[in-house]
Amino acid sequence: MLKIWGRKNSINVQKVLWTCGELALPFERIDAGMAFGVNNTSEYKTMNPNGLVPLMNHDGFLLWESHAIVRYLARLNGPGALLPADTRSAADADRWMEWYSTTLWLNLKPVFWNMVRTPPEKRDMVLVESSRKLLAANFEIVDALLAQQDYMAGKAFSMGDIPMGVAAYRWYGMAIERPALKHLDAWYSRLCVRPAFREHAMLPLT
Ligand SMILES: N[C@@H](CCC(=O)N[C@@H](CS)C(=O)NCC(=O)O)C(=O)O
Repeated sequence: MLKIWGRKNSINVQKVLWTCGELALPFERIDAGMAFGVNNTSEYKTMNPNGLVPLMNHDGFLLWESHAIVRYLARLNGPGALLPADTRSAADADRWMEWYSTTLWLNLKPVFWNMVRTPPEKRDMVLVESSRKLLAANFEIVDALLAQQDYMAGKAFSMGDIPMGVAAYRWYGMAIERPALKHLDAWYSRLCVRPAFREHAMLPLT
């Protein structure tokens, strides 16, 4: 049995739930994080010492870090679905997942927290604008890639699209200025028809 702890509106939880949806894996989800609490309890911290969501328990195997969970589930299912069978395509998917964590998320986080989770009078709009520009430059890199291929790791949808997909949902959903990026738009439209993306990622931004 697969058990996932985490609130539905968390970007990192959404990556895992979307993965489960793509792979048609049945799971039990336990609300945790922010208003739900749970993640601050000592019992939870014995399972994830960071006190963060998501956390996975698969038949007694505990795993935290959203990308590690996405990769674990993709590998469990075997090559061909979310895990590209070809080594280089798999490395490409890994590359974009890493880049999301080390680069894009650092720019998305301050824009998201200010624009979505902070009342207008308390927003740091100087930080929002500098981060938004960096984020736009990040999405320009993604747009240039998607001018050459349909998905992040090549011709087929893969785990490499998952972090970028939940980030793109926020990029398009926030009241911010965005440059025209037609290849990113086309890729995003392809994601928006995927039932698992619609169910787990296309939720109100809160
Ligand atoms: N690098 C971790 C980050 C996990 C993380 O920051 N989770 C946030 C939610 S997106 C969290 O647990 N925040 C505290 C809370 O929700 O109470 C991952 O990818 O899983």
